[in-house]
Amino acid sequence: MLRLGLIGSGSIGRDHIDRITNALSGASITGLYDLFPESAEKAAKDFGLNAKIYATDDELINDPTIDAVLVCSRNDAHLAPILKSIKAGKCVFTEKPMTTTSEDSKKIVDAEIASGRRFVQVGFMRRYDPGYQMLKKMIDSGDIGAPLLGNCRHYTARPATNYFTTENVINDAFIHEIDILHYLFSDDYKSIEIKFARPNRLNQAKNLQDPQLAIVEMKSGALVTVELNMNSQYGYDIQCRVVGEKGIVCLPEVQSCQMRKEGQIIYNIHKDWTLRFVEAYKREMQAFINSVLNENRPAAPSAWDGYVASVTSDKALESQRTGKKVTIELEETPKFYVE
Ligand code: ISE
Repeated sequence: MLRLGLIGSGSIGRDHIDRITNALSGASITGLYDLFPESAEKAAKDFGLNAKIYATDDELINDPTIDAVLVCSRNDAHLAPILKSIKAGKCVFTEKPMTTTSEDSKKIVDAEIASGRRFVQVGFMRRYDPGYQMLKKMIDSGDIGAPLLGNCRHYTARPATNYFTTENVINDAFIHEIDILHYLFSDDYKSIEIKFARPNRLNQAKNLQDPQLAIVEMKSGALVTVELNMNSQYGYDIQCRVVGEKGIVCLPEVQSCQMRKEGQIIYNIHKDWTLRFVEAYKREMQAFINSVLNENRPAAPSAWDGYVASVTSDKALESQRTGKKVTIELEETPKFYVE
């Protein structure tokens, strides 16, 4: 049984506690740390955990009874506990984004390489989604020829909070598209440009310009547009369509029964994001648990994937600020990260 210490017992942290405790096998949460101890205490109580509440993340990470660490704190608070876990020689699963700047993500890559082995798994859970896996398989099979164009839709019904900002869209939402596109196209990025569309008058978040359109250029020349709409009103809608030389493949729709009634054919989609990728969240965490238990290393995606996403999101933020297309330059993947 893998003894996990979780840092950050807010919303996604609680979701992970729930699935590890009630749906997955091979691990239990035996330690919790949150900046607000009452949050950790509440989580322990709500999920009936037999877990120690730590006063600092250092104590949790360095406790010999903790085998591996989960980092689920705020996006900008991931760096320190990840570096400390590497130093302590413990595998660490971190929520996305790995960090909020490429400079910080590079520190993680450098620390891992210096340590001589891999410790970090990044929570880009879409790679474990059965729909995205089918899409990846079809693209890789060559059935549609080389991928030329893509179009993605990342719509949430409403922004996460009323203080959600234009910049938050990049590291909170778009970061998933950044990771999955480089994975699906097996390609690196050449440039990125972010444009702002006519503002949605229903948007309640004052510091959010919405919707945005990302134009992503791959090294191969393939072009992808990503619609980032945080105010769809109607629900959480994730779409991906890839156009190849001989055909098109699309991410399957969410499974849902059709209802025929009063002159309409209706089927439901999710209202918010927490349920859409439940299966993917389960699979990524089970993969982490199994890999650490059996091989003492994390599963994919790696710290390098986290770094690639950070380099790209930095440039997306630059494009938001300058209104220009920004070139992306990335070092060769170090041998350390080539499987
Ligand atoms: C949220 O934080 C997530 O990670 C979801 O996957 C994403 O689709 C949503 O836009 C984010 O707010």
